[in-house]
Amino acid sequence: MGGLILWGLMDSPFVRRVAVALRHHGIAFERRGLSVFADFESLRLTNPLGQAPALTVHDGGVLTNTHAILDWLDAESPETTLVPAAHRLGVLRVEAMANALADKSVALNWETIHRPADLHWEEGMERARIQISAAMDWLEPRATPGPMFGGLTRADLALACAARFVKEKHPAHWGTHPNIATHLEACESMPPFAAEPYGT
Ligand SMILES: N[C@@H](CCC(=O)N[C@@H](CS)C(=O)NCC(=O)O)C(=O)O
Repeated sequence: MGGLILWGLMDSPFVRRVAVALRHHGIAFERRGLSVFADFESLRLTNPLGQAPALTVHDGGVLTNTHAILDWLDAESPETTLVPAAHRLGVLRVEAMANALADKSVALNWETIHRPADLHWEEGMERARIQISAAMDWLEPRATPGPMFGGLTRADLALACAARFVKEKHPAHWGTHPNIATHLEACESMPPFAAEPYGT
């Protein structure tokens, strides 16, 4: 039985969420920082999609997709669940919206940075900007100056990791959401986040 290997870079809101969850559960892992762009073919040797995150598990097989990975980790460590039964609907609701914030922020990055300028699709970029703003506005009144449901949950992981990505990559969407900013600061001061900072 091998150890767990997390594939991907920590500037990804998805990879970081999994890394923070692993730390929270106290599960040992090694991270291999392959880029979905620069290391596409190498990453495809592990995940045929060339996407991150991917998690090599104990039997040597690979689990892809953030939700699938987080579900599996939670089932492996029920005593440190990040989806407490008493708050399940609330946690999933916030997590889904924060996940969409991450999705659209990554999509906008793809459009503005990776797509050649002469192929830019203004309508598509505007649509993503509207969706980012809508998600931020929905999340703002729900963000608290600490974990949103008592202890740390998947809602906090999703919001803080998406918020950090927005702050770094789309600062125009940042300034007007003080509750999200406070929540981010509080989460990033907690040990599982501090051990897995945003970066490479
Ligand atoms: N739905 C996927 C999305 C993950 C995702 O978009 N990851 C980005 C990196 S931040 C990626 O792999 N991009 C390259 C691609 O989609 O081809 C998940 O939740 O795991």
